[in-house]
Amino acid sequence: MIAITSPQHRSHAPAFEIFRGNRVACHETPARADAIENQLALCGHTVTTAHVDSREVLRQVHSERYLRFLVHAWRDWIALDPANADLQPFPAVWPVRTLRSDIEPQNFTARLGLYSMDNGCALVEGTWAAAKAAADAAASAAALLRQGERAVFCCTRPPGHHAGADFMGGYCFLNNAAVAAQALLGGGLARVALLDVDYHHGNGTQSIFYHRSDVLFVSIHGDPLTEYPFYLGHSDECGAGEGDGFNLNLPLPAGSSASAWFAALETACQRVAAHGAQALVVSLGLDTFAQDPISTFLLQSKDFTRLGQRLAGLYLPVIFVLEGGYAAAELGVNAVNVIEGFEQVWLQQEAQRLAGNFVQPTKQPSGGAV
Ligand code: Q9C
Ligand code: ZN
Repeated sequence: MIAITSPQHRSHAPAFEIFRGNRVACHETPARADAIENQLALCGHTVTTAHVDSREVLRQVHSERYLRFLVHAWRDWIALDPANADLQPFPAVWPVRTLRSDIEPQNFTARLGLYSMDNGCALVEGTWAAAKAAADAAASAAALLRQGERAVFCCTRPPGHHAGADFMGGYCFLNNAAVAAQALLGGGLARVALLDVDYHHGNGTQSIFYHRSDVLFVSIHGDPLTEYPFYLGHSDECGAGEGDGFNLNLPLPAGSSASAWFAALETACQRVAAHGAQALVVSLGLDTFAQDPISTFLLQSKDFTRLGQRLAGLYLPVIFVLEGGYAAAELGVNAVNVIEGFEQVWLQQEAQRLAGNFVQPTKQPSGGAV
């Protein structure tokens, strides 16, 4: 499986984040992607860089004003005071209920609050460059699938699934998985499934596709009653309008076991297969790992192999997009386990297909004259 890296990711390396009023070391670090890249190389996987500019797809996924803000955020922060170059901006005010978000204020901190869901997105000079490079990798992965590649892994950061059309949050600025899905549609596909297996609900991705039926969104995550992002991810969120029935949330209680998690994965895979998707995007968070410092599920390293195996069973072209996962030392092994589990089953399927006894498990959409 080809892996796409974005060396530019290292330019996003904030010094700290805020936790309960204190400055703490960032969980979302360059070391995460480096650990995976090292393990990919060690295991002989092909590693390449992005070759597609995501600019046009980004305009389909994110609002014009949010992109404009992000591109100029650091320049505007420095313009307030040159001494700000050594400081990280954080929002201090948010347009909650009854306040207006349709008019963009001129004040920098007010704009930062307008475009933030939390104070979890430390922003530095190189943030835009890193985020854009990750989005470019996602768009490049879609181009590779279009050229016949069976699966691509985007070893990218910062992650994306908490970022909505108009806001950042949870270490995420641009929604890389949404870019991948949208780029696949732009490349001629009619139906895509997006499966989010990060520990945290992919609120940004859900909101981007909530009113649409061309992208099915399915997510397995910690119950938002107790887990971040708290305000989205409940099981009664099924999509709206055209998108009614194309959103499936499978929240699990904090502390859930691997067996409970794989039962939810089975439900998720059956829904993906029923969608008649022509390709699958996986928001691959590895923070379901038992040793993850900010999460509570109990998956072990070998369970990531099993995840890859089950996903290959869908027999769909797949783009894996890295999301969370903060046990940096084990991240390489866990990511490569997903990839190798996937490849193992996919090779078995190829052998069966050549022998003429392979049955496509994905339900074909009804009424399609293909
Ligand atoms: N004490 C992703 O996994 N809250 N984002 C952290 C830590 C924010 C996670 C609190 C968690 C965001 C992509
Ligand atoms: Zn997460």
